[in-house]
Amino acid sequence: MIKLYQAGMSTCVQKVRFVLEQKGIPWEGIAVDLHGGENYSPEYMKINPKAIIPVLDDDGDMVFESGNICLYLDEKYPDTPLMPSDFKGRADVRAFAQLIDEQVHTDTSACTYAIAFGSAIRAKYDTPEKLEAYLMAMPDYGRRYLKRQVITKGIECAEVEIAVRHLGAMLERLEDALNSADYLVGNQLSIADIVYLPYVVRLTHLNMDYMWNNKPGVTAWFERMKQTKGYKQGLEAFFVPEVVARMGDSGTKAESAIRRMLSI
Ligand SMILES: N[C@@H](CCC(=O)N[C@@H](CS)C(=O)NCC(=O)O)C(=O)O
Repeated sequence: MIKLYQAGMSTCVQKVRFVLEQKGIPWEGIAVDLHGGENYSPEYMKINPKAIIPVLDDDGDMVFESGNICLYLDEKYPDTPLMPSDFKGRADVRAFAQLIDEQVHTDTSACTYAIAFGSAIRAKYDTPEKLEAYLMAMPDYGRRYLKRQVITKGIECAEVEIAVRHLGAMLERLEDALNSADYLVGNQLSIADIVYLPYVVRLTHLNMDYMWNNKPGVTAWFERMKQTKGYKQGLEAFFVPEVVARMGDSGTKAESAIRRMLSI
């Protein structure tokens, strides 16, 4: 059976679980405790030297990178297809997905840590030495730099303003595609919709949905996506009420600063 190295509310894992549940593929989860740093353990880094989740283990075939895992699952398990049947449609899905890896994931992570999780991490690693050891475990210099900025400076750092503006631009792109169609590509549910959904969900959890109040296409699409089996069983079923509440409270406190960054 397929095994998924995962954590409940990780955005990247949510994409993969959406695909598994939407297609009805049996799977079992292997929990990786990100907050406890289990992803930096030598055992986990043998599985994925990048120290990140998700990883899919399909009968010993290890598949990496969430968007790529979604495409792999769609090719290997073709029932309930989640890719358009034409070349151009498939190219458009891949182009949408590429922007996630180029920007959207990093921007969302910067906002999440700056707004909601940074203070808990500072409390857990409560001396400069402990915090430094936590950060130095991250193998990628860029991720480590960004985490250091957002954890130590919170929403005051320039990286957060850049991230918030990027996410504003992401919502503009989604609205452009959705104000005349139900789904992002070819007017059918595809991996393009699935890979964006977790980031819109995260903004909702951070009480940042004021960012798309004036975007009827995004609003209707989000409601449509929430009716899917993939969302209900792959995302919603794994929401942790205390974590959602913490994100919401911190997001409300940050609202006026974020609105200033966006001039709204
Ligand atoms: N490009 C990767 C990004 C994966 C990623 O950043 N995963 C996060 C969870 S959403 C993670 O494992 N973070 C652990 C850490 O940075 O310590 C993908 O799409 O799979």
